[in-house]
Amino acid sequence: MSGESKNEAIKLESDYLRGSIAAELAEPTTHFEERDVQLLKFHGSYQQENRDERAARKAQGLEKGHDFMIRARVPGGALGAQTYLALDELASRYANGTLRATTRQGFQFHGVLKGNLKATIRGINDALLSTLAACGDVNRNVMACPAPLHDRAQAHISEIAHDIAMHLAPQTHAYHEIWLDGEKVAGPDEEPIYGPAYLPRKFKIGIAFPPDNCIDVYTQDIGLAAAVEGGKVAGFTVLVGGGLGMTHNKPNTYPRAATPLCFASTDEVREVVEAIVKVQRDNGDRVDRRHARMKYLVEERGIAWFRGELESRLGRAVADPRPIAWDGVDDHLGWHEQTPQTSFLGIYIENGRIKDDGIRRLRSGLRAAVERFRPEIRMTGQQNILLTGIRNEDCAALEALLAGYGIETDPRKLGVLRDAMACPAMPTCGLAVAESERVLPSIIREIQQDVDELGLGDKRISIRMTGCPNGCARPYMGDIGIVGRSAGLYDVLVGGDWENTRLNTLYRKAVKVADLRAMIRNLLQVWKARRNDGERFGDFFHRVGFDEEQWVAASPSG
Ligand code: SRM
Ligand code: SF4
Repeated sequence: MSGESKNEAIKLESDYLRGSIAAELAEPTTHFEERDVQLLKFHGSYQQENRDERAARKAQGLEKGHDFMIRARVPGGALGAQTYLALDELASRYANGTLRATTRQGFQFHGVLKGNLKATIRGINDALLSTLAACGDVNRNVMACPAPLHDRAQAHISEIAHDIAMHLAPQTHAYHEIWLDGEKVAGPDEEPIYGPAYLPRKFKIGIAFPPDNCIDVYTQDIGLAAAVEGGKVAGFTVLVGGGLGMTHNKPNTYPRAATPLCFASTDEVREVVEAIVKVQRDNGDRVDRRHARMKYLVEERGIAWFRGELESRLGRAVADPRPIAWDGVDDHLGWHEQTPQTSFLGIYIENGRIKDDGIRRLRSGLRAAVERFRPEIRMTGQQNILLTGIRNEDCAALEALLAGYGIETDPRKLGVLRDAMACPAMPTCGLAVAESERVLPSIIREIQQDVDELGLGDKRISIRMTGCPNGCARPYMGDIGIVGRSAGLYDVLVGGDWENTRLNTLYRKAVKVADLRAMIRNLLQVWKARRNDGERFGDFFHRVGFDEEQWVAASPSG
């Protein structure tokens, strides 16, 4: 074990993720000790604090204002109306009155006090979801294109996402014992896939339904791109080694787009996925957690080595990857036909935060709509929500109901907001070095003014912001990434593609928040003046690069 990170010992000595969580839960304290804070993540919760209050509490000699984030895992983003209503109710009863739709089609609750942790987690399970493995060194929520198209192949993809999620879920009885019925479950614990030390680091899988890359398949540890033949899913091109997290000034950490590895038929995909997870389990870096994601294994050992490892575990050769054709990212917003009798409606949630805010009463409106129309719900990878299975005769009534709560249902009216995402950052995220969710709304509205003034209102540009370089809103993909460097300072990255197959690149380091608008306006002007016909923002900068002199010369003043 020499040299291994402290988390490795914590996992190994935890008795399959138990640690002293149960004992600590019984104590009348506000927080857990460090070892259990790490283990708690596997159970779906992060110990946090309200960072806005940190300095004042310290000045008063008070301990940190501890509370907890709880994340629910929602494979493929699919949940029923009753489940949604239960989550909404838990958000009022135990959390801060908001629900947070995540970039991986899950939900988060913020501000839960220690004394309410058990009731909240039990409530989530009673509502037929789980928080187990929503976080921790295991496979996380499996993403899948959520659009419920009138299409057998698409439905099959949701089933496969669910199957992989269940297959890779931890088998320990600890979760059940601690959070659900308190009884020691009979029989020994075993983790046939993970083993007692679980994985070296978090692990992510996403299934895309080409030509739509709405789940950002190149950012996943394992990306599966479905191949459809004769209306059926024939199998998947398997991509490996995607991942976005990096650390400023640590060059052996970097975002990476996944590499095609092989093709797996529908029958063999689960076995192939399991074997890939085991390659990472046995070879991933267990010494340096910042360098422990599978992307580093793929990059440093090479895809040929990786394929050899996979084949030796499977005991057979795998087929070559098939080419994939993408035509963009469909956010599935607005009305769509689902079956001849039903439709679905994609509704925009600004930065994933489901809350009531002045005249925009999104949370109340969604609750009322779900109570009345009982839709099946699908969460998207862009932090949005789809209400599906709406009878065609009910569409007008649903629209009217939502309008009454100030909820926009026409995505064309959203402008730049539509393709913008921000991570939570301050005040909940312990890793945030800058604001994100709280500042993007005003930045986007300023950019919208510029877009309108420049006559670019009919163009779509994606803007993704995070409060640190970990990349939770996937800022290294897309047209413009704004990544927190320190309080009030951001790196700006430009030049990804609309299909999210290519990483963007660093344009400017440490830009003051107050200067972001002018910088982006200038980029928009340059693009407008010099682009080729139909050339998208990211493609233009990818082509011309960042030669400042030629831009200044080419840039019109307007
Ligand atoms: Fe993330 C850590 C929020 C998607 C990369 N992420 C965190 C934590 C838990 C902070 C912490 O460790 O203390 C954040 C909680 C903040 C809060 O207050 O709620 C957090 N991540 C989120 C969410 C909620 C952002 C959002 O706007 O929705 C997303 C939850 C998804 C889910 O339902 O499971 C979320 N995180 C992502 C993504 C995007 C994705 O997976 O598609 C990434 C980039 C892809 C990747 O993993 O490479 C991402 N989060 C990270 C990392 C960097 C990992 C790395 O390889 O270095 C961290 C930090 C870490 O793991 O040490 C992190
Ligand atoms: Fe926190 Fe950084 Fe993730 Fe934002 S990107 S939620 S600041 S870890």
